[in-house]
Amino acid sequence: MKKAFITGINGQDGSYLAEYLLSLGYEVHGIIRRNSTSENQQSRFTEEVRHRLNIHYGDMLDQSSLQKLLFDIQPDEIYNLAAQSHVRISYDVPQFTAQTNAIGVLNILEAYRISCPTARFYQASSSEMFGNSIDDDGFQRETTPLTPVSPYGCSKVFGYNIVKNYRNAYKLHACNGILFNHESPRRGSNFVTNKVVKTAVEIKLGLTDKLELGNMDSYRDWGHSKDYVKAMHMIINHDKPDDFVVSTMKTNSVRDMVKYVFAKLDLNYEEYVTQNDKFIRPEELKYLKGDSTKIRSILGWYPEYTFETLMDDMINHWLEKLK
Ligand code: G4F
Repeated sequence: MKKAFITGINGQDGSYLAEYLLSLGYEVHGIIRRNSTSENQQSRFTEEVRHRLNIHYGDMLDQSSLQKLLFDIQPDEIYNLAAQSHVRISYDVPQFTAQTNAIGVLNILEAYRISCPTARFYQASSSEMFGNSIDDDGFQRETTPLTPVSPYGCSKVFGYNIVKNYRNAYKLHACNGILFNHESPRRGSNFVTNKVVKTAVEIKLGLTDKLELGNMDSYRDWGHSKDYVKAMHMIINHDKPDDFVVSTMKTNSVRDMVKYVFAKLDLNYEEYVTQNDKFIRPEELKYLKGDSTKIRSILGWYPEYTFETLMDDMINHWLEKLK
């Protein structure tokens, strides 16, 4: 039985990945931080899944806890998904973001190098690292320059580079997935897709009458988290440690997404949506469209969900939950 160790196991991706690895027969371990309301610590899991997981207390800022756990568990695969993952909030807590997303990666790499160097390591790198770099054909890919435009993006560039450095310097099987935006019903409701879908359903059900957003003219390449955790597993299991872009190769604006969701609910978005400056970022990443030809051709990964089926899944979830 293979053993996996997941940081950020209770997040959107961590929870789908844990369920996927359990379905493949893995023994799954993960860390959570101490929190005063322990009920929230495993809130994305059903009781049944919770009983099959091995959950430990740990923290990305506490290298000793990571080192001891990795030494005791001796995992075959380590997935580093823990992060302060909200781009706008990274302006409110820039130092915490950098500590967790940059120094945190160094902490777990050191723990891995010292405690279980024959394991394989996956780092959750992000398309936010590209900032406003776009290749001439309108895509971002593995070779596109990294010019981040947020404290979050800057912290992720450090994580990405230190993984490559440790791979080369210490001959570790350490790889990066450069994932474009990926969503699901489990997405936090302060990210734009789930905020829009949840509020639109509330409007449909008469529970609220307005939706305040920031910039509606930025473009994102949105896929489904369920597809993307399968890509993580393929990347870590490739015989050569390498870095791969994971994306749908399609882009839509926030406005396109809002229009689609409201129209699905037979609503005209213009009657309900207004702009509130508090959701505008000091610097915006305007356009993302990922070229995932490399992972498609080398590893055979393809997304099953489209933008439309992703949004439909989220709409159905909230209709079911709120009605
Ligand atoms: O949903 P978002 O907050 O996602 P963002 O900033 O693209 O970051 C996500 O994707 C990254 C991958 O590229 C990840 F690394 C990161 O961890 C996270 O998962 O915002 C998407 C777009 C932005 O342009 C934002 O300005 O939506 C715009 N937006 C407009 N109104 C809003 C809102 N975003 C949020 N969160 N809330 C709004 O009211």
